[in-house]
Amino acid sequence: MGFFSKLKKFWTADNAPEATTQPVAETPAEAPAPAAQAPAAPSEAAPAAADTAASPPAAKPAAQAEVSSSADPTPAAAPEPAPQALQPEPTITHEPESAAAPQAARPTPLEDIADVEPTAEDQPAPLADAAPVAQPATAPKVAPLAEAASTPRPEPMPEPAPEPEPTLAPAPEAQPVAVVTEPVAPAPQPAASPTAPAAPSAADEAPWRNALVLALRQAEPKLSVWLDVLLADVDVAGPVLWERLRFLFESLEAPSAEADAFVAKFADWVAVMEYDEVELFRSELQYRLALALDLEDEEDERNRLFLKLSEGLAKTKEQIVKRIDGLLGRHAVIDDAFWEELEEILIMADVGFEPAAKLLDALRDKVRKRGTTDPAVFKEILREELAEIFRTPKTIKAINPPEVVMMIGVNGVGKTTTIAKLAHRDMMRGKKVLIAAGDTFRAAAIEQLHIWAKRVGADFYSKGANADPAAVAFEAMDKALAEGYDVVYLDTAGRLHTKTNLMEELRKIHRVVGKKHPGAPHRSVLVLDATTGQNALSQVKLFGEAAGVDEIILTKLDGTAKGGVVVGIALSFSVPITYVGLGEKMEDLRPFDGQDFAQALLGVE
Ligand SMILES: Nc1nc2c(ncn2[C@@H]2O[C@H](COP(=O)(O)OP(=O)(O)OP(=O)(O)O)[C@@H](O)[C@H]2O)c(=O)[nH]1
Ligand SMILES: [Mg+2]
Repeated sequence: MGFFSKLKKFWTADNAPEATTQPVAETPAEAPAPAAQAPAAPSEAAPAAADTAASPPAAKPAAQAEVSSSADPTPAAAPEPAPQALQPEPTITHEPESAAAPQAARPTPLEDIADVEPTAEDQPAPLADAAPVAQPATAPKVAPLAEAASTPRPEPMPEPAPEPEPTLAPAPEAQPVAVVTEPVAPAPQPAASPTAPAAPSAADEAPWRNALVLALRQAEPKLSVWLDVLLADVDVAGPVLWERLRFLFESLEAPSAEADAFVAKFADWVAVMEYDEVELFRSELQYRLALALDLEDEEDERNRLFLKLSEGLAKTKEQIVKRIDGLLGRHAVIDDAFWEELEEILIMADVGFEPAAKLLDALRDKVRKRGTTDPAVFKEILREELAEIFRTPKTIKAINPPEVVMMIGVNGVGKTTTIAKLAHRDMMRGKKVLIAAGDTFRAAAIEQLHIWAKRVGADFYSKGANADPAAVAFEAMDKALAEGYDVVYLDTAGRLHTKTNLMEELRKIHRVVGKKHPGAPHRSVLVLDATTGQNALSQVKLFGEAAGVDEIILTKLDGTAKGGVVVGIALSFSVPITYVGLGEKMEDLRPFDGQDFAQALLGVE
């Protein structure tokens, strides 16, 4: 069920949970995890990634539905409360020579091949030919330009007044709910005590639910706000929280099995992470709920992503926007000197020489068409142009499960952790996921992947260190086909000087997997480290020629000033950027949206 239909139902008094008559489900805190993967949220409006693997091979309209739903950016309301302090998700650092070391100190991955491969100055040829035809169904959700231009999203600002915080009025004892037949404007509440509803007990469970129904109805219909209400008087993980979460699922008409599965998995995770206080896991909880309830593409989560993106891009932004602002301040008209200076700025921001020239041509054209030489309009033109550059056409892709995703890239870029993050997303949507350890060069790499698989709850396949990666892939496919997996992730080695040639090894895995399962690997995903700047362009070319690249995931955009390379990649290759890594936590891998990116980068109102 789509978000808004859920919402409508929720907002209709007729559909209010019959609080006074419903018994509270039992909520053992240590409820055993329910059988494997109960289907999560209904898939009709689920993001494409979720759709593809589970869908029948026939062309399906789901992707279309998604297009229209994602192209519906309601004017953004106040940005969500600043993301909670990042909880310290343990980072597995088994790799002595990997990028676990501080990024700045890490040698640029492709240095080794700099001799044989084009350097940044070389102009990488477009990958059009090499790129497989099928587009990943996870293509970035790009809202139509015209629409977005008329509904600009505001810059993240200092948080406005928080939502009606716990208006959990002390539950009137006996008969409150039936009275409320429509959502009323939040009536001035008597000063509500945030601790009003006590933990549910046999005696007062009905008032507890009633008060919550009222409060949720009166709250703004956004996940973050609902969560505020739900967590108003809950400080720690435990039965009260689990009960509240089940209640939210129930209120949104999600099947109770989904709620149970969600709660059991989340309770496990909280226990493993040894988190106790809500503030330590609140952000992760919201992320998981957004995925499980199909809310990720809605305004609330988009705001969250936008904020995160803006924060992550802060350094790149400083590099580009400050200089562009300076440029605009210095020039009264857009003339030759203006364009020259702009070119310098773009090159300094790691856009790349040729991409910068292309961008300038397009911008000159646009400025000419507008018939203006006024620098005041320039930033908006630039944002429009960038958003266009990032636009990827939607395609419908039918995949016969399992969907096979092969992660490639040089060492240390984030392949293994990105697999974990993607698997986490899939698991939250109820997919059955297998992760195969194709990086057999080091035992530590296998162990690292194994730990991640366990942590996200995915299954794991390995043949140990030094096994032939192609044999691992082959056998993992056997397992996946026999046991009905939805998605298979193949990790690969990033070493450029292994015993065998890396590129030959990748080609072999390709062949072997394709023989087992026609069309596989369905997505050959190149992971790039944004901190390497221009080097990333050479990597796209190299891997594209050698193994084929269907999509790009750009990691470590957080904290780098070299984010301009995204523009260079989009301008140079016809390969979509599908996700960006904005940090080390699971929730920090986010779908890439060109419109948002352009706006976050330039900060145009
Ligand atoms: N800040 C930040 N760190 C990231 C991001 N993605 C990955 N990392 C970190 O980058 C380091 C390397 O990640 P891995 O996943 O081990 O990289 P890999 O490509 O598998 O490396 P090899 O197996 O050595 O080829 C880890 O410390 C990750 O936590 C990101 O988006 N932001
Ligand atoms: Mg790895």
